[in-house]
Amino acid sequence: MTTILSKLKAIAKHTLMPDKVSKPVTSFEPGTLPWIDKSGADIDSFIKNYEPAQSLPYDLAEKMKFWKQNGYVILDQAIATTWLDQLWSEVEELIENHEEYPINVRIDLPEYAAHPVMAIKDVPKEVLNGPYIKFLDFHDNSVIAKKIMLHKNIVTFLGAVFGDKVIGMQSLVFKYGSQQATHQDFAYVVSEIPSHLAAAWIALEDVHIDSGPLFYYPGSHTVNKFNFGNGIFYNDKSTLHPGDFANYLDKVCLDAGLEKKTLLIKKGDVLLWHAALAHGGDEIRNSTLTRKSFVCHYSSSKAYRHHRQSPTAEPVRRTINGADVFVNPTMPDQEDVFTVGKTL
Ligand SMILES: O=C(O)CCC(=O)C(=O)O
Repeated sequence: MTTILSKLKAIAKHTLMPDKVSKPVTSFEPGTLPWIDKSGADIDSFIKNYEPAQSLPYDLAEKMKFWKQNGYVILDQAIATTWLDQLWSEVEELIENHEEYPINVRIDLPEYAAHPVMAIKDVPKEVLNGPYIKFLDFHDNSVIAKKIMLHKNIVTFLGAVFGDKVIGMQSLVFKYGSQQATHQDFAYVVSEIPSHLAAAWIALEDVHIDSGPLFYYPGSHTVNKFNFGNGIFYNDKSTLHPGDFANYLDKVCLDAGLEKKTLLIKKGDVLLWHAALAHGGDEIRNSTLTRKSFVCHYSSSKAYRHHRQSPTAEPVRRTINGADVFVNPTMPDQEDVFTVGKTL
């Protein structure tokens, strides 16, 4: 009973609980780590048999070795700017004609604290146009967002590090910097195997240093895990909170001598990061500056087998470049309503 209740609560928070919920999970289980995270991972041998490695605009072996050591990679000019402009024009349409869209946003403003997730149609345009807004899972609604999420340059790399088919799990569109405290994503975005998680930060414009850029600690993917009092996942049973998590991570990274880097990438560049890379959003020092970005979270086909909002049903899949994304079972009439991406 407790398990069913916890599962329902976790689904409501847009997460899945891992299979074993009986005793607190305090670290990633060594046996289920992605192969690249295991000691002795032989990247050169892997590449020889990895067919999608052909015709990439980057050196896959070099990037995989960098990932293993640092927990992230940057892919320069990985996505065509025409695709990014199309995505942004659709976001502008969402804001401009918001009354027409039941699509969800998350609003991290005190006045929305009781109901932070709302349909765009019920949120005033000025609020949607401002900071502290995340457009949720726009890849459900937009063909171009799906094509960007599952772009060959991204999913070929992630397929290699997982050693498995990639599944697009979740996405967020930001107009402004998030100013989110330091965190590791596995605590909040949970698949059945929590180490089978990665993310992409896709720059929809050049990032200005005063716009609240993403920051990250290279090498932090191997630091000891934080315990929220009930294990490594943050949920309503946790006795410690995101602020404690941030303080722990900042200190442990400082103590380990890890450098804090600022992500100043250009439109079309992509940062990919490991489930456990410590990162966050810097302070916005100039409130007139936007920081448009598309953030996607991914898992493997072994670890994400059902849509989080329908955890027992067989998902309806869309496949692009050998990777899958599941049709949103709660809003089938809103799937791919933005169709222009079909022609790009
Ligand atoms: O873009 C940002 O500022 C934060 C994004 C992030 O941390 C996340 O989605 O995990």
